Amino acid sequence: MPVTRDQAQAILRTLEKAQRVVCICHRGPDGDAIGSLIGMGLLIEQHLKKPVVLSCIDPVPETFLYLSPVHRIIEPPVLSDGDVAVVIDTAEPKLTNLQESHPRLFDGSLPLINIDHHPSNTRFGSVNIVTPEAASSCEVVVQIADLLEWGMQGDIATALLTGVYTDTGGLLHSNTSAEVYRTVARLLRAGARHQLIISAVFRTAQLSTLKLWGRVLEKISVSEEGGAVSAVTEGDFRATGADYSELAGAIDYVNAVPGMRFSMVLSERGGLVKGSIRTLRDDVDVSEMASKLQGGGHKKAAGFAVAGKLRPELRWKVVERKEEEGVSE
Ligand SMILES: [Mn+2]
Repeated sequence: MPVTRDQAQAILRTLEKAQRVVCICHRGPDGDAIGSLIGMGLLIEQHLKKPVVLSCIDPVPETFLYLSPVHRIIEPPVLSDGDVAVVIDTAEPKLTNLQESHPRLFDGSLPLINIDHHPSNTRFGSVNIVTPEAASSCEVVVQIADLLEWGMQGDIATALLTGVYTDTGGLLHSNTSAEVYRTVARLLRAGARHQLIISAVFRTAQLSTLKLWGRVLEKISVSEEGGAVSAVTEGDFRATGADYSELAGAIDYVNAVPGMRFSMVLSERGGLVKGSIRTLRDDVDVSEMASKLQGGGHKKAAGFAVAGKLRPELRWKVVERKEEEGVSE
């Protein structure tokens, strides 16, 4: 179900009581987190004339620096009475990485508006707008803005279109619904700069990224379970000069191998092994696979992280000369 009029009104009532609005997205922010943080934050500022703080515990990835409002995103502020928090694109409190440093966020002492599209969202807010049918949190923000008749200018539309594009892989993933196209049309009419997003997000890659992806592609193998699997070690990151975030997107190529039940990319990151899993099939649920390793996500895209490291497994077979000659004939 899309956002209802009652839900939009509940957001408005809560925001109207605020002396200051603190908007927060998840750690390790992606395009949807940054886009919806900027979009929702600036819409609130412009339409409700309240002081708004945009914040994230981690820096904005370079890819998204074309969004000029990113310079306003700061580290999380000290919270005070009269603050209303808006936590966006974040399935559970710990994904903000603020549950210890900012206990007031989640202990019920401040109103908390939780806007998200992850089905696994734990509904930790005092107002929860969680719409799993939406392909992105940016799409949810557009629905809220339209219900409240909040107009938007080009910079906000560009931020929101960024999240629509990144969470649908450039309108290619299976979550690209008719509503996604409606949202794109809505944002283009508002002046979103489509070409700016495409060239920065989909047509720009650092040399280190391409080299890392090269290693991912080179190491693809097919597992006994019918999955296309690849892995990169700390050594691969060091040798290519790529950082962890540059691995994002490589899985789409691994997932291109025909006839696979699923695809998976494993990566070593500071004592953890992170796994990203995808499938193109309707009869495979990769969130179920991820949950066996304390992970989660969506049916067709999920992930997990476990403490440990990767150990390559090589299989050697002794082949007698006669047999070898037989094969080469
Ligand atoms: Mn998202």
